[in-house]
Amino acid sequence: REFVEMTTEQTFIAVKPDGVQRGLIGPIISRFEARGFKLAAIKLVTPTKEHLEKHYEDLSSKPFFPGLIAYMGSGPVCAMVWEGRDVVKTGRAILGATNPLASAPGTIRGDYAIDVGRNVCHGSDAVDSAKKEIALWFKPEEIQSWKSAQFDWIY
Ligand code: RTP
Repeated sequence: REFVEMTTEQTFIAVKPDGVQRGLIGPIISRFEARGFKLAAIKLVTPTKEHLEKHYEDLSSKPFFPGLIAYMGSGPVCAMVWEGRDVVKTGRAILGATNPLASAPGTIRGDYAIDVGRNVCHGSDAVDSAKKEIALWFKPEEIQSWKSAQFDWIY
């Protein structure tokens, strides 16, 4: 192998209810696949209030917290685990800045959103929070670790 093999990392990516309802699951998955990341888990789930309060516990004192919980629980979310080199940081770059008005064109939010309260997708902000979020959203047996039988450029 000519490239340096780095420790494989996982991140939690979610298509929020507005993204699911607008038909953006496909485009969002495509961007992660095309970049070279590997899908390790995926499911549609309408999260409960309790689940979302845990997911967003760091934001519980924010004025937008109740609205955020209502928005995120308003319909199915497409929850995913993506795997690959530096996927936490690169995943955030693919999503774009939290406020879509500040997101660069070419990012998911920069192409598909204009409102911070309807910003289409979520991605873990650090390796530690990724581990916590993956454990909150998925059972271990729902996560597949797989290798391409044919190609070794998917890493
Ligand atoms: P996310 O967790 O969804 O990837 O977003 P983030 O880390 O980039 O941003 P964070 O500050 O953790 O906020 C989480 C989500 O809360 C909503 N929000 N609304 N109305 C507002 O001012 C406001 N600020 C944040 C957004 O949906 C944001 O993604």
